[in-house]
Amino acid sequence: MYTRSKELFERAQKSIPGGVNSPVRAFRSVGGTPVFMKSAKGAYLYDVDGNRYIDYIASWGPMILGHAWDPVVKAIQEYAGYSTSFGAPTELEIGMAELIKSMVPNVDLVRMVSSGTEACMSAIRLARGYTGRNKIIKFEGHYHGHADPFLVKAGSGVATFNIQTVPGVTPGVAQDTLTAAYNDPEGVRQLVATHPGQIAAIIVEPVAGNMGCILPSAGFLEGLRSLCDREGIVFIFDEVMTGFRLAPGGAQERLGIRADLVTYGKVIGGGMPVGAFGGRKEIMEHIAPLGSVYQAGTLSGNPIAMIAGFTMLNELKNNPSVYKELEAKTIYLRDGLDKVFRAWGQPYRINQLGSMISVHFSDHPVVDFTSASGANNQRFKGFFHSMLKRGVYLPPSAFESWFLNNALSTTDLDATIAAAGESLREVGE
Ligand code: HOZ
Repeated sequence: MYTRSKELFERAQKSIPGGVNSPVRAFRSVGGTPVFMKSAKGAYLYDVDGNRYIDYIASWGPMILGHAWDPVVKAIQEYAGYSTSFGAPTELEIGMAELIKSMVPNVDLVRMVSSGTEACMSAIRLARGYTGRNKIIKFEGHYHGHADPFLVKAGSGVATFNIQTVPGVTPGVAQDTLTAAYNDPEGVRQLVATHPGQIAAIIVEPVAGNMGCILPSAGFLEGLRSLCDREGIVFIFDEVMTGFRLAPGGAQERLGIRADLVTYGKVIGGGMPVGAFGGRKEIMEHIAPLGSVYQAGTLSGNPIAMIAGFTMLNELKNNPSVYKELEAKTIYLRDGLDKVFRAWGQPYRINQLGSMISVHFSDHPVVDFTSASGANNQRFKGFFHSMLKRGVYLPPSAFESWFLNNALSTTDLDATIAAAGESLREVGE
C-alpha cells in the first residue's frame, strides 16, 4: 500500500535530515513511514502509491477552499510568466495590504514576510524596539515558529518529540522568554508583577492549534488585553492558524478581542511560502525604513505568493458564506465523531471552534499544555494509523489541530466518521 513512499523515505534519509524538511511530517511520534504526496485536488490528497486520502491538514491551515483551487492555480500560472521574483516593489503588494486591512480589524500597516516564523520573530523585535523592554511572555504548548525566543516550552514538533530544551538556543535568549500556562490569567499576572516594566509583549495563539485544538476559556483573552493596556505591553495575536480561518478578520473578529500586532503565515499565500505582520500605525511606524527596527527580505511580497494569496483572500472576503459552511461541516464532523467515540466507551475529549477541531484521548478537559500532555497519546497513534489506512489523513501528532477545508462534502464527512468508528474498534480498549 505504501511501497513507493517507503522507497522514497529510504532515499530521502540519505540526503535530507530525517528524510523530511519539517519534523512533524516524519511520523516519528506515530511511527511508520511518512506518506509522500504527489498531488491534491479539493478535499483529497493523492500519494505516490495512488492512494487517496480525505485531507484534514489543509497544508496546516491555508487550503480553506480546498487544494488546487482553480482561480489560484490560474493566477499563479499567469503571473509566473511575468517573473517569479523582482526584489523590487509591485502593485500586487499594495493590493494585498489593502485587502488584508479591509478584512482584519486593528491593522493600519502590514509588512509581508516569507513565513509565519519570520512574522512572529519580527513582531517581537518590533514590540521590543517599540517598548524598549526585553522580555516576552508566551504560553506553554504554543508554537510561534522556530525562531530562538519561541523554542521555550513550545508546542507542535517540539512537544511532539518531547524536546525539553532546544540545543542552540542560548541561555541569554531563553531567559528573556517567560512562560505561563494557557488559560491561566493569574499565572500571567504574577509574571508581569514579578517583572515590572520589563515585559515588551505577550504573544498568544488566540485559539491554540499546536497542542491539538484548545479554546480560550471565558475571559482569558479579555483579561490579557486589559493587563497589556494597564502595563503598556504589546499584545500579539499569532494568527498563523486562526487568521482568515475563524472569520474574515480571524480570531480578533471571531472572539471580539483587539490585538496590537497580528501575525500571519501560509494562509495569506493560499499555501505559497508567505507571512505577514501588521497592527497599529503607532507601533508599525517603528519598522525600517520608517523607524530603525530593522526587518527585510528579498522574497518578501513575492509576486506569485501575493497573487495566490490575494485570489484566495478576495474570495473569502466576497463570499463570507464559506465560513458558515465550513463551521457547519465541522460541527457535523464533531457530532458524528462524538457519537462513535461515545459508543466506543473510552475517555476522549473533542475541542472545536470554527473549522479547527481535534480529539484528545483524555478523561479530563483539555485546556492547556499539561492537560494535553496527560492524554493517552499511544491511543492517538493507533487511531492515526487506522484512519490513514482507511483513507483519512489526520495530522501525524496529537499536538496539532485538524483543519477542515470547504471542498469536503457530507459524503467525505460521513466516510470520516465511519472510519473513526472502525478505527476505534481496531484501537480497542
Ligand atoms: N509546525 C507545523 C504545524 N504546526 C508543521 C509544518 C509541516 O510539517 O509542514
